[in-house]
Amino acid sequence: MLNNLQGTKETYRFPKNFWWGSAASGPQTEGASQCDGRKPSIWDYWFSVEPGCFYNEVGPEHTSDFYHRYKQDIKLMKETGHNSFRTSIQWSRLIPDGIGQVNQKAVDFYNNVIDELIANDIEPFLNLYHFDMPMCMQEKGGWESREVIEAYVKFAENCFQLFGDRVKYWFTFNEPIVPVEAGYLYDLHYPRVVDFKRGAQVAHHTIVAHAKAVEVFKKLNIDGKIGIILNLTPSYPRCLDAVDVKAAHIADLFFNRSFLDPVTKGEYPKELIDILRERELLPNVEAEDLSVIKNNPIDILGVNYYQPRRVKAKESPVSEDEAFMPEHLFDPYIMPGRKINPHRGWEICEEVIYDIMIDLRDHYENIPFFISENGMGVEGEEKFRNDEGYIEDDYRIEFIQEHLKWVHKGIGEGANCLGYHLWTFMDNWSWTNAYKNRYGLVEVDLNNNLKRTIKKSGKWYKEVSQNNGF
Ligand code: BGP
Repeated sequence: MLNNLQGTKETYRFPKNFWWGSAASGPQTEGASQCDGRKPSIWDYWFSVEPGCFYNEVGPEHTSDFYHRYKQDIKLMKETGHNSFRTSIQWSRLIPDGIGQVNQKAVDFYNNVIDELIANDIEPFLNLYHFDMPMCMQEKGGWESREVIEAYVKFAENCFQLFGDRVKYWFTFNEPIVPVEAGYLYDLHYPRVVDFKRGAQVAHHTIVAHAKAVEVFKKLNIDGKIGIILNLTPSYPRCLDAVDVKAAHIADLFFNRSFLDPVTKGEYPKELIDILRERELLPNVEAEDLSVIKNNPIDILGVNYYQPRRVKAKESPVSEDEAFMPEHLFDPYIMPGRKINPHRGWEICEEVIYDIMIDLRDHYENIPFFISENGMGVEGEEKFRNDEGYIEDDYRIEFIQEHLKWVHKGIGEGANCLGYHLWTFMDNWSWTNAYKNRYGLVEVDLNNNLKRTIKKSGKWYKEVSQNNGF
């Protein structure tokens, strides 16, 4: 077990040109969902038919209004020490019908955002898909349909052509496993299908879409790097009994290697294919798919890290006629005595970020990567407001600092980590949780015209960035 680094009085300096910034997404920040030609995504549609699925029935149009306030917000990024910032382009804004006509108003908006970031010395990182399928494309089958792959690739090509002269860091997808798990396995997101085989098809099509987008990027000779952002949840067994270790290994195959291997090594893990084949759960794969995946490895990886996955061997057998789920092969496990964020229910385990870094160093050819999300969602932060009117979120400072210590250690041991992006810059609307948990360096006051106020963590983050460490 590694030493606990907490409480040390050391100084932590990061490599020259380290990226300090944060991540956000178009659908969670822009708002203006019906402005200037944008059409609904699955989120707008789902909210219109099932508002009760959203915390306090607050839907996706209730964002921090980045669409109209981006100038002010970019100024605040500067004031909180950002040298880089990731957001996503909304497909349903850029190409409202999913295929065909590009919306000039959207082009103007994204151009303005990119130019404003660059004018403020903030490197723009652009992601092309953050859970936000245009509704018209979902009607064609969403990621289950080959037609949607082609439409996505065209959308990606448009983005590269329109913004590739200024944007140097591109990402095809954010956490592509989330739409699979939440949309096709666990009934958490639209389209609320519970069917492993369809989920496997969605996963495969997403990887094909990703690889084809990388191929187009390379063909266009864009002067930049392209990658994908994966949420990695390292899996740890309850104990070192062989059955538990095997359970953790399988969980890792399903939730991490299923995407990480094809995008970096160009192929699915053989063991995963064997497990799916045995159960007749393999997706349909067309002749060209495997070669396009093989020939288009990423240049750079984004790693979103929130929590580990703890598992134990399956204790009670599953009946034959129950539909297959990954949990047929292992049970989730709550490890006693671990720190949990009570608001989000996620375990906080800082050293796991180091384990990811060492795994990438040793098993993925030391691929260049950065921490593209890491953060702490907290409910009821108003109670930490001080006399000067800003929120003293010391817990967030501690959270970031403790993770950064492990990032620092990983870099010291040769991991190729280029930066750290917090989730997120400003409190934002969060999928089904809406505004329940706040993650920002900057507060958004929902009761006062979305007034922005930098929290203590935002002031602290600026110092970290200026000193390139703490
Ligand atoms: C990641 C997503 C983000 C964001 C974050 C926090 O998985 O990429 O979009 O939502 O998690 O999670 P939540 O908002 O559900 O608390």
